[in-house]
Amino acid sequence: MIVTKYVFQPHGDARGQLVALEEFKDIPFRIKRVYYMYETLEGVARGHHAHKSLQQILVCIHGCCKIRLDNGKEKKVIPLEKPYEGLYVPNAMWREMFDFSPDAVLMVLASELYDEADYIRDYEEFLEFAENCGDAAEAEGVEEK
Ligand code: T46
Repeated sequence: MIVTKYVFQPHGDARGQLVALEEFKDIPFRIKRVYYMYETLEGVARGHHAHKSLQQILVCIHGCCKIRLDNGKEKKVIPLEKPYEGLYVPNAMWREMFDFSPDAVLMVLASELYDEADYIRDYEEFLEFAENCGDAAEAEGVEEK
């Protein structure tokens, strides 16, 4: 499985840092929704689902957390520790977010509006969906963009 991590360009100056994200330029899709989670309690894991068509970029803009991605064939854990790094999560990918630091703010840029019908919450159903998706990459590694 290839994992795509975006390294965004910080516009630093004497005052500090600023990161700007534009759809189709820094982000490979139209951004239709932004949400974020914070004050996640210690030991809590979130997610445990996949999406039929939603694409997302996850940015831990404060603190740190870990993301487990699972394409139905293999799993990978990606730490998110920098506010200028974004993890691309395509459709047909089971995800879990865990190991949140108490100060973590995980921001998500999403390609679609909220739609419960796009969620796959049953793991067996996900495996069947991923198998029939036919786009599981065989290549390995973390790709930085
Ligand atoms: C995902 C991971 C990374 C809304 O009303 N609108 C929204 O846009 C979202 C995302 C959630 N909600 C409501 C639905 C639930 O009542 O907020 C509550 C918590 O959502 P959920 O349990 O789905 O949160 P997570 O952290 O398990 O998953 C979320 C996203 O739902 C999911 O798409 O990929 O973050």
